[in-house]
Amino acid sequence: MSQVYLTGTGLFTPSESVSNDELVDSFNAFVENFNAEHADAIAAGEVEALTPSSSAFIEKASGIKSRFVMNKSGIVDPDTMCPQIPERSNDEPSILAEMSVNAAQQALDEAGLEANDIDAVIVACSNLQRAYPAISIEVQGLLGIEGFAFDMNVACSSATFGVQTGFDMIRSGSIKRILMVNPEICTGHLNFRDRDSHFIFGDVATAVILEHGDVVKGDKGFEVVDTRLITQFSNNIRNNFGFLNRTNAETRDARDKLFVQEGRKVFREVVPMVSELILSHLADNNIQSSNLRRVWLHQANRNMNDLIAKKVLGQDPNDDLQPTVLDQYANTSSAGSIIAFHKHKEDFKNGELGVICSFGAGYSAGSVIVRRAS
Ligand code: CO8
Repeated sequence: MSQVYLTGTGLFTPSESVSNDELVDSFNAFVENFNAEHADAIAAGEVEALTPSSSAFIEKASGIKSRFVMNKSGIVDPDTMCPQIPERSNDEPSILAEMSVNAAQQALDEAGLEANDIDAVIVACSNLQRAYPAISIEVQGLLGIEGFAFDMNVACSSATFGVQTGFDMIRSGSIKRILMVNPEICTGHLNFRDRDSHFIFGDVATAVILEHGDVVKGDKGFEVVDTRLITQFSNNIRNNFGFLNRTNAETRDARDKLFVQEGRKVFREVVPMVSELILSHLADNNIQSSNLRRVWLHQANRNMNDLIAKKVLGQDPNDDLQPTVLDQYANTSSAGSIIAFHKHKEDFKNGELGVICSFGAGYSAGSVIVRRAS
């Protein structure tokens, strides 16, 4: 018995959302304006005409119908096509910390804990809004938690890497309880003028509480049976934004300073990597995949998840075996598998098993086997 329990989760959902149709209308207005503005150069073959996007393609290729966002007006304005988020003074909570605190409070409530019961905080996400001080330390301060905090970034796999980090710290005895949060403003790093990817991401924050069995105050929730992580270097999902950008004026605003990917290659290479990770992880824990009640997969692409679930479970997955939140939330990077878990865990019965699995840039993937403990 690992003696580590996942006793609470939380989900902060922004109040605004953008449907595929709204996003496509804005993209296509931008395309029309661009092509009209460059009509002569396009006719002379000097500039390539842009091609419109389509809602039907987006839903069929990805399963995404809509996404929650921190600012809609900037995203859907064809002259802006970027969320408009005013900078805050250093005396105000930063926006990532504010989203984190909202999700964290829900997770604490579910676990029946006060903030001062927590020993450590990890903020694990793809996009940190500043270099320092760490967002996690700000979250720690806002909640009034003693102990220590640090940020970590493993892109879409940040949450499962955060869970293993907390799991290992609790098992080693250095702490008894940890709060792990995943605030993601993915729209801030998305190029809304790129037809191949403008529809992929949304914004959200999730939170998870892990506790040693000796100190659980409320419902034991889910025992963390085991965790496993894997990484393998790839340039197929990349973002070259960083502190050195300003040192080269010619390249600092180039397209690669936002999210770029080779989606087809990612699909082809990540499906086998993730399926093998989960299957070998289960085998090493003497668990037959037929004994899994559910898998909560990273939410990037519906077709990809159906394939992974079919390889793992040996049958076509339905929404009960492999729930999706992609339709409403789109890809929320590290938060995706935790949103799926948060929204689809209440019906688990004592002893039933499931796997939380993330995958993404790096490449990186994480598998967390959980068993309902009460
Ligand atoms: N509208 C209409 N048609 C389109 C559009 C569009 N918007 N975009 C492309 N098409 C067309 C293409 O032109 C192409 O046409 P043709 O066949 O005539 O050439 C056709 O559709 C097929 O294009 P693709 O091959 O690109 O389409 P796919 O079927 O591969 O679908 C996907 C594209 C949906 C992107 C798919 O490849 C996919 O989801 N792959 C997996 C990607 C994935 O899992 N990535 C994980 C990334 S997330 C991550 O790791 C976190 C990063 C950190 C977060 C950063 C926050 C910003």
